[in-house]
Amino acid sequence: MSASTLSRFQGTLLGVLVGDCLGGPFEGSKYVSKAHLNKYFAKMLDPSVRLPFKTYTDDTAMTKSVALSLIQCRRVDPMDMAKRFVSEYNADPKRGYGATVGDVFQNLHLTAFEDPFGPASRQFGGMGSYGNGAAMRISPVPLFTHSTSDESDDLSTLLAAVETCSKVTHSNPLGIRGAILHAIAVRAALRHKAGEKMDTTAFTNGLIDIMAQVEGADSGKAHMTHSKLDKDPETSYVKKLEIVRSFLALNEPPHREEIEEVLGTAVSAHRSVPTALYCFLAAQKPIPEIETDNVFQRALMLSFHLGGDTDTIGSMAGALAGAQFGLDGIPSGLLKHCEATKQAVQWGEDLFNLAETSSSASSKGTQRSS
Ligand code: R7I
Ligand code: MG
Ligand code: MG
Repeated sequence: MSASTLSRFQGTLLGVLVGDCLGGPFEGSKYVSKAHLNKYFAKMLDPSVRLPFKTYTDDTAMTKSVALSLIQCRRVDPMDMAKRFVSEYNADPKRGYGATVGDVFQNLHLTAFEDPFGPASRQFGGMGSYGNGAAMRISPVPLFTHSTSDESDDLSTLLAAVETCSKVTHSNPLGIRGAILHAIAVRAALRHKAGEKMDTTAFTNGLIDIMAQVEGADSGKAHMTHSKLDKDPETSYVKKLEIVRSFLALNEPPHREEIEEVLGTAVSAHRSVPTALYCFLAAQKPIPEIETDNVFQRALMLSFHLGGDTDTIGSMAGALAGAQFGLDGIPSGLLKHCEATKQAVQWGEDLFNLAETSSSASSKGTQRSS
């Protein structure tokens, strides 16, 4: 695999971190004005200005656990991931975790990790959480399964790996499918031809095709209470993606209130993952009153402008732009304000080395384990 692929692996995880660190201070805001964001980013990019250092939140803490688990186990090991989530949480519980995921960590510990999926499956009266916590941490997985040699195998391996990783904390189909949508979007961004203008409609159509299969297959096997999810516009990712596509077709982006109302800015996966994707795709071209030529920065600024779950939506949009453009696409002036940038780049490099070894093994007929 090429040096530019290495940079795109690193850019993906640096994108998670930078979106999370810079978006953290705005989490829970009703919205953030574009004028304020223009000033905020101009200040950060001014080398003479010193600003408070921005720490990462649970989004990066859990991404780190997923990345290190994949790097060290060389497979998707839900038990190892569960143990890492719990020890990371215990080491620093004040990273802004979701309101109920702490119960999963506590119960994993109390049951001595007997079943890594058990505590998550008992959340919310047995329905499982539909928070965006599975999606926000998933981007190391499409890097891990990335293959230059076999496209179709790569996708089915990825879907299975995402489901396993998600179910450690989120067993609700909406939580899992949100993670699938973000993972396949990272995969597609990583595969987008470097230097080529993105056809955002075609990009969205590619994701719709996959999500239609995922929702169709799930409704055949799912519990009765879950089988209606893909029919309801609020809970069908296909329907949300169709809205993303229609927003992108407008000459100017819709007003933030419409984006918030229709796509959402909440902590639930179905009201944040499509929004992050929209921010990334809308940022491919200039956005009125957002003052930057850089797509990565524009994606973050639009995410923060919408308010709500800004660290998570910014982090997911950042991962997508980082996957498309690599390290060079992330303004270096932003990095000095964020914690752990060197580590994030290293996780990307380690996952690249692993994917490269697996790609050459699979081209010799050896299967990647997942
Ligand atoms: O999904 P999760 O890890 O939270 C991630 C979010 C990100 O924004 C982070 O930045 C951090 O701020 O939190 O944590 P969960 O506790 O599993 O889910 C988050 C919230 O979603 C829950 O606390 C609930 O408020 C809501 N939620 C549900 N509400 C009703 N019914 C999740 N599932 C349900 C449900 O089934
Ligand atoms: Mg967070
Ligand atoms: Mg958040």
